[in-house]
Amino acid sequence: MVDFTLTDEQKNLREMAHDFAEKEIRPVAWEYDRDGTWPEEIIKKAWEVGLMNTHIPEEYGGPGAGYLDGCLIEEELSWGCSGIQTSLGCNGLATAPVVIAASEELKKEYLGRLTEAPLLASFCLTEPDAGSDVSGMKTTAVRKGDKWVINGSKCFITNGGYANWYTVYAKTDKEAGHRGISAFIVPRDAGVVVDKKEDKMGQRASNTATVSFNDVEIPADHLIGEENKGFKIAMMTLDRTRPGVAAMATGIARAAMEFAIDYSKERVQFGVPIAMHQAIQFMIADMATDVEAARLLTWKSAVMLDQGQRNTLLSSHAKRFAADAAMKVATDAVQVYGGYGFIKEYPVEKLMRDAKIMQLYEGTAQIQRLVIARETLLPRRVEEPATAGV
Ligand code: COS
Repeated sequence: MVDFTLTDEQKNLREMAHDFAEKEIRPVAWEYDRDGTWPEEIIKKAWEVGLMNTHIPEEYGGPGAGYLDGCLIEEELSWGCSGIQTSLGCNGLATAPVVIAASEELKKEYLGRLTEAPLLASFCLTEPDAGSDVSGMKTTAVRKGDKWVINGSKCFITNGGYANWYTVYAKTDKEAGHRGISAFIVPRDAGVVVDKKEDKMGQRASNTATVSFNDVEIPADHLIGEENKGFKIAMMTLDRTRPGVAAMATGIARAAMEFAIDYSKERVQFGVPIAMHQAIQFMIADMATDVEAARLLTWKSAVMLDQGQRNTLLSSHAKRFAADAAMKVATDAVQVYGGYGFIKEYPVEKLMRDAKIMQLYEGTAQIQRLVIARETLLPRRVEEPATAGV
């Protein structure tokens, strides 16, 4: 039986996240966007009320909430401001590899840090010359006695300037392509250098930085999982986090649709509110369908994870569709506002800029299509459990 009814607990969680978005995020979102303000206070409050680190298992101090639970929160907070939600949610990306494959000691120490204090962690995969092509990375980790020595540079790192520790991918065998990549935990105080904060088109309240490792030494036991298994750990991580990005995109689309609906009822042209014109009604109708469909795909991709199934295909379906939907709905919301939509004083201009990153980060829309094509043409992986391979 397929049942889309949320439990009372899930409804409460969603309501709590919505209240938080409405009271703490929305009132400052446009100002923070304009000034590129780091949302430190909001992070502290979200941490205190339990809206961060929801995925960390109970044995390491987290609530151990499910993936669907996480998506409910992510949609609401992103409805408030997706830039601020990117800052709040990034720990989920950094900790997924740790939850998937790290030793008990590493889990206790590093997941524990995030549940004991409002600290942040970052996920360092992308490099200037290795974005979609993960295997092209140049960062290296060389074993020297009881240490790993890391050298290289990672870019577009969310929360990079503020993280307490980093999940870092590096080549441990340069000749072995994707089979020569390993994942590590690198504490900031091991000597991580934050080089550059990006000045972005959208999500301007989130911090995006370049971080460098110049002969950074970490203990040998800071390897996550087995040596040379980092690529698979990264892919399994993205399977788990893309539903959350899809939920965020759904939140942006919903916010844009709501603004467009409200405005279309107020704005009078040709003697009637523009909502009375079929041209506007059809745009609103398509927005409503897109939001609904994006949410359904998101929920399905998350529920598969909660059931322990491999969700690679659904995760890419959800991320691809919801991101494209957010971009389209936000663009059409600007259209509904007409010339006013192009002006910063009105809310939808920000949403259109914010939506764009949804088609870029955690795998571009084209990478999602590539995954979908592979999984559809070669459906061999679909029956595998979510934990296969590591
Ligand atoms: N789960 C587990 N294993 C996976 C997997 C998944 N979702 N996807 C791929 N793998 C495994 C494959 O089974 C294969 O295993 P073997 O070594 O046993 O053969 C291995 O990983 C390599 O897979 P593949 O051949 O598909 O790798 P490609 O180099 O062709 O890369 C893409 C695949 C392009 C999909 C991948 O590099 C990718 O997702 N790129 C985008 C990265 C991204 O999202 N970056 C954003 C920044 S992170 S915020």
